Amino acid sequence: MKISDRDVLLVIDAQNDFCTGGALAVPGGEKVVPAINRIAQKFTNVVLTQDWHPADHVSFAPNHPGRQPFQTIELDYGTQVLWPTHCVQGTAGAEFHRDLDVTRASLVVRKGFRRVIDSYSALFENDKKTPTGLLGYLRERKLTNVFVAGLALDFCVRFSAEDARKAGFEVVVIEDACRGIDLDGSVAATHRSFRELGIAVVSLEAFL
Ligand code: VGL
Ligand code: ZN
Repeated sequence: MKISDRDVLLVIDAQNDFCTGGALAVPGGEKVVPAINRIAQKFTNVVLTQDWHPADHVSFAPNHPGRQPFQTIELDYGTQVLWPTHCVQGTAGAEFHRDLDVTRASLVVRKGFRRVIDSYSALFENDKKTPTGLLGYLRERKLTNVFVAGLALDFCVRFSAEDARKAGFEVVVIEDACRGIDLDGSVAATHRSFRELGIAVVSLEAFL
């Protein structure tokens, strides 16, 4: 695949808490890091996202007495999964994996920093209307093709890819540079959604 100046690699949440030993470990999460590093060399435009929650965040199960991680609750904006406390602002768990090559990244988008709204997507928070600012950045930089990799496939990668596609971008998910959590069939649901929306799924090989 030939990468152009209109292409951007969007690296989702390649952070310690989503890797083995982290607070919300995605199985094999750290395996995305060498894959992302290899692909990133091919791109002139790289954007990173960083899950970045206050300790009293609404998505944390311990902030809801009597509730357990991976249960759901109803909030003003709809159903929200309760997660173990993760990616707390300024902690080691919120840092990027130490091997992630961030040298080419021109922008880091932090998300989920408002106490009362979670944000899976890199473009809009979970209320589906609060913007992160990334959409404006992509448009102003005239980046039209969004390649997505990172964690977790069935949450933040999925929501980011879907929002980018709905906003009119060409979207390609690099499957083996992602890993999923898989709650109640969420990985299968992600693949169905990608197919319906016209989000392409490719393997790492296409870039090497
Ligand atoms: C994520 C759950 C909670 C993700 C972030 O990066 O996919 N999932 N916060
Ligand atoms: Zn989070």
